[in-house]
Amino acid sequence: MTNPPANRLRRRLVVAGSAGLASTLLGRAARAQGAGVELPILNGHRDLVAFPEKRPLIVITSRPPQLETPFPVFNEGVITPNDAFFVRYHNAGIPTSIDGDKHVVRIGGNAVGKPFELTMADLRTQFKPVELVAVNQCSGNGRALFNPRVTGGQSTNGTMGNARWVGVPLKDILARAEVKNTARQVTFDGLDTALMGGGDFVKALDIALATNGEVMVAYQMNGADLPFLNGYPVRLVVPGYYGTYWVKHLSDIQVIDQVYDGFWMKPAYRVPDNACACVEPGTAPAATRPIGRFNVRSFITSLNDGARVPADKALAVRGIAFDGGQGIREVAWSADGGQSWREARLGEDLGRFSFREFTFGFTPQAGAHDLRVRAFNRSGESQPMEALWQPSGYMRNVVESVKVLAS
Ligand SMILES: Nc1nc2c(c(=O)[nH]1)N[C@H]1C(S)=C(S)[C@@H](COP(=O)(O)O)O[C@H]1N2
Ligand SMILES: [Mo]
Repeated sequence: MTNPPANRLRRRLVVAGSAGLASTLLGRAARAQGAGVELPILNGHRDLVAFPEKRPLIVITSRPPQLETPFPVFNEGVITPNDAFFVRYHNAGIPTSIDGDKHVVRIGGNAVGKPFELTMADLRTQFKPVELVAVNQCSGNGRALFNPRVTGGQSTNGTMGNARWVGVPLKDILARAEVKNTARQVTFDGLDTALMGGGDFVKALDIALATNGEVMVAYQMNGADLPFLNGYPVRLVVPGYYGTYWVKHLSDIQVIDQVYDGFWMKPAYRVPDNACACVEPGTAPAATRPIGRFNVRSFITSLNDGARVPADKALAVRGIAFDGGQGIREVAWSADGGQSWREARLGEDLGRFSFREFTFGFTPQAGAHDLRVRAFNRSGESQPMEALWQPSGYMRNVVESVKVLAS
């Protein structure tokens, strides 16, 4: 599970030229070629640009790079390829050159007895590695589909991806730091910095979650080094939890005796503190809590909304479902807009944090068909038929509609 030495050389985000500008230049080059997509939203035109180590992806912003995966990629398989995996950053001060051999992760804070540092070699050789397939999903995945619209990165449903992560349980790392019983939270910081306000991107987890044995300090993604833009050389993986906690280019871990309330924990990344994490459209929540686990979602991947299909011919349909870590128990499908439902077949189980493939088939008669899929996890939680709303545009999980015309 260790990487060949060649992979551990200094990695650069840019091939040539002045670092910070290169992505913009690359963006311009691709735009000159006119590659783009129309997303099914108002103002939905987006450029498709190939950033370093990435195939052409949908550009949400170019500085910092925020890239959405084109939805057909999710039909290539349940693992999302590294070169198609979405990218999200908050601050423009992202690193552009990192020496993986010199990178260190510092472990400290006022609730450890023994602060220490780990190099990447230490991480690879001094701990027992673990492997886990897990979905990383942005809190705002599908935000651009909110009605009424909300501000923030305008992505449709492509800011999610499923990968096989290799790394070390955070629990094992913290065990060396002699964590005191005053510990309440663990904070995580990466190499990126805030250039224009907003504050350095620092996230926190409660100590119980941080030491649950699932939270991982990961250095491999789908059998390779992490792509630079996905957190090279090391990132946090918090299975079942929204991507906001999956801190990239991880450099500093602190165990502290209080609840951390820096900007990216409060006021950012909070949801209405009620059962649905929702409010009446256009209103503000009375109380909020930090965003937590994924809710249940499912998507048809083999057909676009608006697709034309042959009438009176068997149609095979495929898709993916996932949740916050219970695992998917059932996916139901409907071809009449949700009036009647049947059960889809589930594909291979890659673990309770992974995308789960499902398939079903039917023979459409000539005319319009409104296809829907609705997943249930092992605790019986499911998806709403009508979209829920909240002002930050997080946690969309409505039963999506894919309309096809058979002729
Ligand atoms: N260092 C750093 N890590 C970060 C972020 C960031 O801005 N800086 N954004 C987070 C958010 S909100 C998401 S959704 C995920 C996205 O992971 P990806 O870019 O690998 O797809 O990274 C998280 N980790
Ligand atoms: Mo995110």
